[in-house]
Amino acid sequence: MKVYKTEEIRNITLIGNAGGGKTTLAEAMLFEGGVINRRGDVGSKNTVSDYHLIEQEYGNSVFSSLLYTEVNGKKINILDTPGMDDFCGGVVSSLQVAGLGIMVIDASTGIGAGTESANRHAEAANAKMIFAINHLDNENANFDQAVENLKGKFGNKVTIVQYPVESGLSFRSIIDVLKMKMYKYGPDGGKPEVLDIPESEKERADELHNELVEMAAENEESLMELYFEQGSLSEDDMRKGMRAGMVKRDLFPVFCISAKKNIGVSRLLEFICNIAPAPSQVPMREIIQGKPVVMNESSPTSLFVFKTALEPHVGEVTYFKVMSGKVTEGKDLYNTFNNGKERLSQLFVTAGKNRYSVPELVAGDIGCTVKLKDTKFNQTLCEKELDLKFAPIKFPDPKFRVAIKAVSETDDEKVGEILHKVKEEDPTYIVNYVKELKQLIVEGQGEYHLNTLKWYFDHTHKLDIEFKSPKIPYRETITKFAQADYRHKKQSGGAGQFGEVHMIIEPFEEGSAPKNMFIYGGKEMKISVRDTQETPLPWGGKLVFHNCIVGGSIDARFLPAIQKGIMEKMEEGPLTGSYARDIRVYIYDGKMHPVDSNEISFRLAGRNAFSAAFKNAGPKILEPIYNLDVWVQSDRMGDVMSDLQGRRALIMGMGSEKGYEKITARVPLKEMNKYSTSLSSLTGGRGVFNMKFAAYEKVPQEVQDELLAAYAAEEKEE
Ligand SMILES: Nc1nc2c(ncn2[C@@H]2O[C@H](COP(=O)(O)OP(=O)(O)OP(=O)(O)O)[C@@H](O)[C@H]2O)c(=O)[nH]1
Ligand SMILES: [Mg+2]
Repeated sequence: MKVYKTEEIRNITLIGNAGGGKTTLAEAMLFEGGVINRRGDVGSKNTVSDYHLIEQEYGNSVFSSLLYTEVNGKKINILDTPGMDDFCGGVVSSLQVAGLGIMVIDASTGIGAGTESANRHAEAANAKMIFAINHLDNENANFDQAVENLKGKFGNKVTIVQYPVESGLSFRSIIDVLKMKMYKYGPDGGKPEVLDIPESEKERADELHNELVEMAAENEESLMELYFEQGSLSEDDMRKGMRAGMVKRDLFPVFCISAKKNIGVSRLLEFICNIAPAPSQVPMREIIQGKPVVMNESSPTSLFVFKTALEPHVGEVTYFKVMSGKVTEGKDLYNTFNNGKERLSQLFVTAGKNRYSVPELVAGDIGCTVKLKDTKFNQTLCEKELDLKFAPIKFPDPKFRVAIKAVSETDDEKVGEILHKVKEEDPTYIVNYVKELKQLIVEGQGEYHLNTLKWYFDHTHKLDIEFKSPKIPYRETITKFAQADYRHKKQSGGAGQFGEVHMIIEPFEEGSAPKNMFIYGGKEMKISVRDTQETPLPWGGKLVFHNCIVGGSIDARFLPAIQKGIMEKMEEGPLTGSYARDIRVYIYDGKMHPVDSNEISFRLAGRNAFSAAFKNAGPKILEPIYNLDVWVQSDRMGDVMSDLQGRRALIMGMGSEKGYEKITARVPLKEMNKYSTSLSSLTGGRGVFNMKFAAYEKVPQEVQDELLAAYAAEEKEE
């Protein structure tokens, strides 16, 4: 394979609805470039892109795969991504390194939820976009309907470059209104005959040609002038205008294909070669450390690692884009995240499962290497003097969480190790052991995404795991003041223990002042605060501890022990064992023994007095409340709202945004289990949401009763 120069490289990402035909299109693209000599088929499980066992079993792409093809002296790197949004990690990372998205649309089903989510990712990446209307050979194909739907969504940015003369089983010919030619394909697709536009299509072709010229001219003043002068534009000028429009995301050209029959694919590739910017013509990735670099061969070398994968028989494969300079086999580079030296002893280009060794890759190219010591996705490798870090890829927030555990306890450690590896391949899995809940929590992009995790454990690791509902991190607090005394005394055998503590506790509110008098049992009780310690708690809220001892009834040296005892109890609240917060404690009296008093005694006395007082202080369970934003199509608004009401949501507002209705609400986390699945089924996969922690709030009485009963049952079981 020849070494391609920066100007000869094009980078594209295939995106869109599941089943739209991306993997099939990739296959045809490689075939057209002579990279493979027979086209595989998703159904026969023999495509170069869907080569993982799980993909073959699912019949869907799960990972992004890197492929390439060679057309007209150019190398096109192709990232084929999964259409199911549960696997959007591969879409997000691919669009960051190959910022021209080819949005593949099934003309028989039209635009779907997957089209919308792919567009959201493309928009976030500021990626340019071409629409490839696929499945035109399908008997239900409806090109006009698909274009109309696209226009409904994207307005007049949608610009027809091609339309089919006939669609359905007889689909063979495409009118190209940029070239003003008809492309006629044989039954096996491939290379078309290029013909004059037949008389019967002239009028429509002329009309669309004029629209295209106008759209192209609109993007540059000089072209606009030319257009007014000449009434038309040359093909070159049209390309120039279209490129400018595409870069601004103001123009999305529409192409016609049948990936399955390899119709229209060679022309689409030709267009990509001619119009897509070379990697050096797009803005450089943001740099978070070091001096700017230029995407050309002569600069010092830097690489951005966008993906790591574990491949059978090979081990870890590191995928990168050359950001500057060039990388040759055997080159030593530095990982600026861990200062480690890495030797890139072998370089490859890949066509999915097939890797081909190459001696060199230049700026703008995408390839991979193997056997690096310690380099992960989102890291930068570069010449030492550059000391450069490219901005990491930001992946979408998780939408679904479960607690995971091995069926057999002895496998727990193994589960952790496997999860660690899985999340290195798919950074949209987030794994955390939450000490408070005593649960290993895995978060992901949806229920299907997490079930896929189960698939790995079953098939790849032969290890039984089970999913549980994640526990809710409740908090406990009090609602009124209470008093308690406790005497800890142990005087049998050996050294004795003695400590007595009298305390009052009350709710603490930020900004409130301590009291100097309490009335209880019909009596006034005066308090004078001598010393105060305000401790912010690691789990939120505060413990405010007042030393109000008069007359030395307890030595000052024992007060830290009392506070420690209280803290211990706050770590396992008396109601449900959850953390307690926002409490003010006054230690106002107690007793010591000249010999037997020690720290342990006061710790236990403090702890038990606190526990007794807490129970009488109107204890309440607090639950985490989240701010929720939901975007849905307007005809599903009613269903989504009533579902939210069933989740104790407080609706805060409604409005329209980007063609969707937006609902903002406050919801208790407890009610949001599996929300992404419910929303998806209520909205046909189109609804989107995000959630952020807002505050802890007291639970309603009936929920508190329910939680107390559940805790009591759990305690009994243990
Ligand atoms: N008739 C017809 N079938 C097609 C065409 N393109 C793809 N298919 C079929 O549609 C199904 C889905 O195609 P894929 O290539 O796997 O679609 P994909 O976009 O990669 O799907 P995901 O990986 O799930 O996102 C397969 O059975 C293909 O054979 C086409 O142009 N015409
Ligand atoms: Mg696919």
